[in-house]
Amino acid sequence: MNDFNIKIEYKHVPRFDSGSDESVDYLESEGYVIIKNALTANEASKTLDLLWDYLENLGTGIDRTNPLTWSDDKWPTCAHGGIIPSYGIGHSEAQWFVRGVPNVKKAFAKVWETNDLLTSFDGVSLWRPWNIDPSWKTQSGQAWFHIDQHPISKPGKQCIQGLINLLPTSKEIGGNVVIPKSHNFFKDIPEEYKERVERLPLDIDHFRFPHDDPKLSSEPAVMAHMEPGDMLLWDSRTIHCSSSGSSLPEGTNDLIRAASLICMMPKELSSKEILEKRIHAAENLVSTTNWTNDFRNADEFPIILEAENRDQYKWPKKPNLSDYQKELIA
Ligand SMILES: O=C(O)CCC(=O)C(=O)O
Ligand SMILES: [Fe+2]
Repeated sequence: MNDFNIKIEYKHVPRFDSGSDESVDYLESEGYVIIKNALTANEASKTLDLLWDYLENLGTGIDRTNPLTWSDDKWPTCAHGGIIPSYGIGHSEAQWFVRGVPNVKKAFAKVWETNDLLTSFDGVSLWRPWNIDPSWKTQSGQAWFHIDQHPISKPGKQCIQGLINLLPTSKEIGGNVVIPKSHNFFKDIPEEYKERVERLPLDIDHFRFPHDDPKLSSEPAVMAHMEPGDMLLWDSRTIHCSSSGSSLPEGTNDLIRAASLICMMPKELSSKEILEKRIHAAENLVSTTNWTNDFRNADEFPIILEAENRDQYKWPKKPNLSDYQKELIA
């Protein structure tokens, strides 16, 4: 794993209890942190079952027991890194199940020092076994190191993103990659990349770095080992990506990575207008991005609008939400 001189190390890093002082200290200093067993192993396995229910109920012929049915003509449209952002995924039973687990909210509540939080309505990253079809292999990390926060329109600490890992990770499979401490570079980006930043529309919270940027090799990039149920939190200013691994064991015929994207932010950051849009989104199963105080409709992402077969997908039915889950909407 060493293109463009960017070193990625698969590594066991400290894992912290949800809601612990140590977890937020680590996040502040490293720009990321692993929350140990945000979901129990059983909850992680239930989430994965619910994700398969979502996929099979799209009505395109996906069968969880037969990888030959996981072809692109049946699989939902993916964004970078195998992320499924649309077709009701943000309101699938799977995603709402995860949001309803108190230990998940507890981690964000400690970060923001409030329980009054709203959840994102975002999707999942699912990686199909690319030994069956090489075109399923996701990009190598070097191709898309990025931050998810506009360097000018969103200064300072704004968002902590999350990802709940549902399957065992390994160097061979690959996974999320972060550059430790790289959130500290964020403030210098407008000056350093004047032209690039000026070209970036103020409402686009995605900034990519050129491959030869020395920040990408400032510290060895970390691909952290995660147990099923562990949650990775990272500051949107931290340089990150996901990267496919080296090789898969012969005969691999199941999903190799499943990660539920989840983000919670203080409710007080959202305007009345945003809250109304969020209520409407939950009613109509509209998926969004990680931001809870900004509204970007994931069903209107260019890759979705351009997908020729987008009308073939049957959307999930509206989930029955508990009061605890409803409070996370608005
Ligand atoms: O799949 C991953 O690990 C990273 C995805 C990502 O960049 C994001 O959700 O912002
Ligand atoms: Fe990202």
